Order: sequence, then C-alpha cells, then structure tokens
Amino acid sequence: PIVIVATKNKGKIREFAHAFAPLGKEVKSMYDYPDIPDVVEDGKTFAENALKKAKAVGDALGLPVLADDSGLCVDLLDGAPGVYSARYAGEGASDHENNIKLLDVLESKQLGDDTGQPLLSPAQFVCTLILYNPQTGETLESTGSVDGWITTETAGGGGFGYDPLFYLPEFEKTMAELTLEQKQAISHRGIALRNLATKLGHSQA
Ligand code: ITT
Repeated sequence: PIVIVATKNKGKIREFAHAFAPLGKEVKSMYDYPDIPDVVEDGKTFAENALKKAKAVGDALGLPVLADDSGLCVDLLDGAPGVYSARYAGEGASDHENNIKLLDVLESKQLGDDTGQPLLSPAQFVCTLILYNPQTGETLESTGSVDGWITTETAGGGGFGYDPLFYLPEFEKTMAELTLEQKQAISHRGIALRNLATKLGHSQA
C-alpha cells in the first residue's frame, strides 16, 4: 500500500514517511513521478494551493493523492511570509536564505521600537492538507497550526524550513532541536494529519 504525496519538499516527505510507516504505508512523492509537471502555486490561501496540487497530480495519475500547503505566519508581518514561505528570499531560495531574509526583515521592523532590543515575535506554522480521490471526485481538507516565537538566532539541525528560528517555550527549544517524534506530536503537519485521519474515518472514502 502506498500514499502518494504531491510534494517535492524533502522535509515534508521525511515527515509523511515517518507518519505513515507505522500504518504499513509507503510514501511516494513527485520524485517517483518525474513526468508530472510542477504545479503553479498562485493561490491566495494554503487551501487553494493544496487543492491545486492535489487535483493536478491526482487527475494526472488517476489515483488518490495527498497534498500539503504550509507556511509560517508572523504576527508582526501581518501573516507574512504565509503562502510565500518557500520563496520568501526569491524563487528557488534555500531554507537558509529564507531564514536570513526573515531575520533581516524583523530586525529592520524592530529598529524603531523603544528599546532597540531584538524582540521575539509571535508566529504560527500552518499546514493545510487535501486528500483528493479522482475516481470519486471527493476531497477531504484538514488544517493544523502551532504557535511559537521567532528567535533572533537559528538553533538546531533537525526539521527543515524555518524550524531553526521557531522557538517553542514549552520545550525551551526551537522546532529544529526536537526529534521527529516530538515535532510530529505538536506540529501543524502532525495535527493536520491526525484531523485528516479522523475525517477519513467518518467518510466513505
Ligand atoms: P511542495 O509545494 O512541493 O510541497 P514547497 O516547499 O514549495 O513544496 P509549500 O509551498 O507548502 O511547499 O511551502 C512550504 C514552506 O513553508 C516550506 O518551504 C518552508 O519554508 C515552510 N514550512 C512549512 N512547513 C514547515 C515546517 O514543518 N517547518 C519549517 N518550515 C516549514
């Protein structure tokens, strides 16, 4: 049994593989279907983009597909980088470049405050999952989010994306300092996956 995930993000693939392994399911990604063209992610919301990815890949393969659109929303930046999280520092930017860009933007925002001291900025990770079955046309949607603080220095070598800057006070660690199990237990993606499993249990799919 396989689960096809409409993603090329290796961090996401690792987390999905880890989540589905105990269910005896092997995760396939877009690296296993190299002929399928990249989907243009021009939606305004995570849900719109997730649906685009799920539909494009599901219809091309004629098989059920799971898509994940996710990102970081920083309060001080009115929810940016949001749906632009993967390309905050430009198209094809690395995780490291995106982290540097976020630190630069926050630093310049905060220069004008009273203390001049760098502040920890409240932020959320958000993940919307869509499961699409092209045989029935049915879609299931599920969203998860987790609150944290953007730190002023990266820490930790685990995870991906903005994890080294996302501080969780309850652990006194960044998301990149958690084990895969710990991240899965509290993350936006872990929550969205468990919501989806519950919804799937209630549907006829
Ligand atoms: P696919 O579209 O192929 O799935 P992508 O990386 O382009 O890959 P998104 O458009 O959903 O995926 O962008 C998600 C970005 O949000 C991702 O590149 C990270 O920068 C950030 N992000 C999402 N989940 C994250 C997580 O668990 N930890 C850290 N950063 C995360």
